[in-house]
Amino acid sequence: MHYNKGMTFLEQLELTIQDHNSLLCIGLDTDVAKIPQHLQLEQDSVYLFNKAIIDATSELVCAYKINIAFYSAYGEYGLNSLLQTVSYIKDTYEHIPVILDAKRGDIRETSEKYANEAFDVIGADAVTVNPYMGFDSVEPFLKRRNKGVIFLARTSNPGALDFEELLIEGTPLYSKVTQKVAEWHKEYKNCLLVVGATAPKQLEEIRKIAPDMVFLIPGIGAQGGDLGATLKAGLRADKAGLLINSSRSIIYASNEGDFAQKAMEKAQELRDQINTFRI
Ligand code: OMP
Repeated sequence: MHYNKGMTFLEQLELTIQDHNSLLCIGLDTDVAKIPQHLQLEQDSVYLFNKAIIDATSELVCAYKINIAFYSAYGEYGLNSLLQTVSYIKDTYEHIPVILDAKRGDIRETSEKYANEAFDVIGADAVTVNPYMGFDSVEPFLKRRNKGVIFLARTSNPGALDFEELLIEGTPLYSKVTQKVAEWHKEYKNCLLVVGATAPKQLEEIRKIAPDMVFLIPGIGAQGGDLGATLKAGLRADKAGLLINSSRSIIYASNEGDFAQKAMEKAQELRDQINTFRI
């Protein structure tokens, strides 16, 4: 099968996973303060950094994830870098899906605008969404059936314990969220779940509730998630169904002129390590 523009996000993702033999998603959470100094002198420094990372890693990933905060925090300059980066991926590697990490969700009218922002203005293929406000707040994303809607279920951060693990009639909130999102997925066929690599036990439970869905897994690398435990708990029966994201541990592998080469080596190492669990 070849990529074509009519594919849904999930079809495009499955194709890239197969073609690149990779479950690796690189997070382009580029902080202008952390990129090599020689690039900081350039006008389009963040874009040039991203472009070099993308060119060096495009054959090793199944997706790129871009967190909007690292761009909007720098105003017009940052937002331009975000738009340039997405356009570059679309123009050069159009088969690789782009996830906008924005964790949106609000009353229906506002979510409509957030869906426009993610899909029509930025041009992302999928967006992360916070399900806390319920169905009417997420329907504007769900009805864009060719796009991916990636719901927070059990996040990777320590504060996940504050609400996500609370028991409701004996069931943790993240399981309730998973059940509800699995129902939405039956109807709309475009839902995914976020499950942190820092919580492999919870991942195992979530996989039981949603055996066929695709999960975005942050927390490998800088946050110390356990790769082996994550893959054992989370892989689908077909040894896929996971997008393993790593941002800082790959994009900042070196702070020197060889930063793209070092990022490529890190990405290759992680992709290959992941694949040892897929045999
Ligand atoms: P690194 O820790 O540098 O690999 O970055 C993790 C990325 O995943 C950041 O963009 C986070 O905002 C994001 N993330 C989490 O770290 N934890 C979560 O539970 C959910 C996300 C996310 O939705 O991607």
